[in-house]
Amino acid sequence: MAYDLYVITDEGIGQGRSHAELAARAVAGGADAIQLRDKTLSGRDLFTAASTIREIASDAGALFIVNDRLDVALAAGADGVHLGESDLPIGEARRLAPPGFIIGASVGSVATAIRAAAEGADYLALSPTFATGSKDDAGPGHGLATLAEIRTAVALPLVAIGGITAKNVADVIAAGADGVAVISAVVGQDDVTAAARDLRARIVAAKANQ
Ligand code: TZP
Ligand code: MG
Repeated sequence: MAYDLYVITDEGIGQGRSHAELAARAVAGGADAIQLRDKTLSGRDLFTAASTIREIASDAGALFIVNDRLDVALAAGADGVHLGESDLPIGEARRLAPPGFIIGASVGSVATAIRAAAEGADYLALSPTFATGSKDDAGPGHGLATLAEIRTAVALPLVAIGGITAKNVADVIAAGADGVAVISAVVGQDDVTAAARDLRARIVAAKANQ
């Protein structure tokens, strides 16, 4: 599974564009994975958005992940769910999900990364890798040294999330990330498609240099 450029939709900083519009523009720029993230929508509205994005992502050959809500992810036929440390435990989600369903986990240390892997996560996100203004409770960044330590300790796909930009993405890949999950660097930009294309090209170039 490719997580090189993993774009998280956020209508709050999406310049008036809907989750579906943001997803469509991001996959047009080559996003490998889309995450629907909205902590304000009702379950019904989240399901409606998820159902639309599922089509957009599958037409583009991109993965589609729903944040927090396993029920919505399953009902909408998403590829997976992304769980944080205060969400449903990974093992419980694994028990409810069908074979092949992706469970991503936010982690903040080597210890939590090892635990999430043991519980059955399919990929890990170091959250936040750098400080970010896009998540109120994200806290300080864990940094590239922690990213590199997790890379060594756990064999799962590892994405960096939080504060990733065109300027630092090459360093993040060099430190061992398989990909980057971003909000503002793509969905906050005037031209979402161009921003996705540029960021993805930088990721591909950084990987080619390894
Ligand atoms: N989880 C950890 S940091 C973050 C989330 C959803 C926000 C990432 O946004 P940005 O704008 O790419 O820093
Ligand atoms: Mg969560």
